[in-house]
Amino acid sequence: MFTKIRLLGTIAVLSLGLFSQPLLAHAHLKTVVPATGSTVSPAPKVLTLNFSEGIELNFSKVKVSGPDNQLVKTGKLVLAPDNNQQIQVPFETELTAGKYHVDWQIVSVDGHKTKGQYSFTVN
Ligand SMILES: [Cu+2]
Repeated sequence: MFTKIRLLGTIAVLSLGLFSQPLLAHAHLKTVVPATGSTVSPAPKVLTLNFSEGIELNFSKVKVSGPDNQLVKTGKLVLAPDNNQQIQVPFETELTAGKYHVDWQIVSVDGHKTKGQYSFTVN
């Protein structure tokens, strides 16, 4: 009886360790350019997203929609040459004035998915 309880306790501690570790390694969005909620002028030609972990580009996507709720044409996602935690999203069209909504969904190098959204305004 006694050993059974001790064993359960050990298993509980072990699994806690297993489950809490991957959470720490998830890629969180740290900073973006243009900044979240900011108003910018002139219109940006590229979006920059900085994450807390390295990003696996193949499984990541960033969608941008404009003031009319239409998707904005973006080029291929690129990693900054010297920093795999930074994604750049080039725009293929000139952004007009209005509010833009960014939906990102990424996979970090450890294989975990995270997603989120933010917006900025072009003046
Ligand atoms: Cu992770």
